[in-house]
Amino acid sequence: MGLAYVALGANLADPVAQVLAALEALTRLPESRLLRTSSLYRTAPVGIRGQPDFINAVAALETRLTPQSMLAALFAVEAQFGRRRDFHHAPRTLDLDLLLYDGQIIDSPQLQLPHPRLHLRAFVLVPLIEIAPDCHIPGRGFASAWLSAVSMQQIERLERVVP
Ligand code: PH2
Ligand code: MG
Ligand code: MG
Repeated sequence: MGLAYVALGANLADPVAQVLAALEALTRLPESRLLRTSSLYRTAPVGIRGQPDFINAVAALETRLTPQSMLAALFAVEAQFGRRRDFHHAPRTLDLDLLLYDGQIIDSPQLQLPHPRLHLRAFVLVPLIEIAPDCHIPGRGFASAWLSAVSMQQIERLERVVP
């Protein structure tokens, strides 16, 4: 069994509903069990301009899927949610990113683990640390050590959204 962390993000078409529905969809991933889900967070776009705010969250799953199969399963869920890949960083109904899989380090064109920018993004670090306070990022140290580096990024926890 592997332990995987997945980031969820949406900034189109009722993003709160999209992320809640996506968390529900993660309960149905093959050979996997959803262990924990973070709160939802409203976050300002990072690295892109002129787009609506995002809703972001992070989920922890126990899985028998390999990292590559997990990635394929996540792409399938994105497709179910009508994700179109019009251009890099296009606004999205749903983005699912595999952040971490056990302590694995993978650097292939299809999949990089740990996610190469996870430690630079409050919208990933904050929900990740909420559900995994002692989380360690291979090659980067404790996730919590990176929080001060992203303290300028705007992020607000939404109250009472996740049942
Ligand atoms: N995703 C990106 C780029 N920028 N900014 C926020 N706040 N949330 C995201 O999910 C996000 C982003 C690329 O996937
Ligand atoms: Mg992404
Ligand atoms: Mg993605």
